Amino acid sequence: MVLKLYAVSDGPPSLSVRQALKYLDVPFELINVDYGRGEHMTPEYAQMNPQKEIPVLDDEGFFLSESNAILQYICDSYKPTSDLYPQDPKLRAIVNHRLCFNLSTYYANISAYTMAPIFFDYKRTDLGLKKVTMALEVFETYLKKLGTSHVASNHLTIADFPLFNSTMTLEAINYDFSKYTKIYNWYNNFKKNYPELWKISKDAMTEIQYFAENPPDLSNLNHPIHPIRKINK
Ligand SMILES: N[C@@H](CCC(=O)N[C@@H](CS)C(=O)NCC(=O)O)C(=O)O
Repeated sequence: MVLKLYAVSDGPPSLSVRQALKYLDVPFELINVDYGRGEHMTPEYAQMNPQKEIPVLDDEGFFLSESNAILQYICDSYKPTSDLYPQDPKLRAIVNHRLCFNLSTYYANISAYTMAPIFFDYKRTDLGLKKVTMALEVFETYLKKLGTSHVASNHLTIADFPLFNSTMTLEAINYDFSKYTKIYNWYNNFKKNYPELWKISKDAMTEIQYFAENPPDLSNLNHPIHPIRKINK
């Protein structure tokens, strides 16, 4: 049975998993989850992922969420010798570190500023902007300190995908990050060197830009973080 990936077409974590599967040439069935229709908010979906988040991988009934865990599992299970997730403990530790950095800080800070205002009608604030700046400064420092062509090594690893897709959401809102020269060059080299992987992100970016101009009406989703939803005290 082929792997199934439940993914949302413009969601950075989903894009990263699709890029890894494509790069590794692992066959999979892509199942589009319609965020706007709340397809991830159903009890059936919660059986697969109690966090009700997208993506979810289904490997013959083994359900895995959290895109970092999915990236690691795909490599370990399907391409254990691939450089995408090195076996050497120190190299692997740097990859893991950058995945954690993206999850805890980089994507967290950036998406709150780029994506939440588009999909949930929140205002962009000075605090949000400061957090974006903070995330960019740290990432720039990591790239400088390591001095490699990619985020964790001199070749592509699974850590490049999530950091790339977080950065893509900055481009989507025309946020100019060119003064972070390491990030800027790494980001543009990724586009140039991996055009098929960039296409996956680029199509998503076009969608995000469309929604920025034409805000989706998610008010009837009863979504837990939608501003119109009452906070349960
Ligand atoms: N930490 C999760 C985050 C996944 C995530 O936030 N996905 C978004 C779509 S891009 C989502 O499903 N959000 C749920 C919601 O907003 O209802 C991962 O890396 O897989």
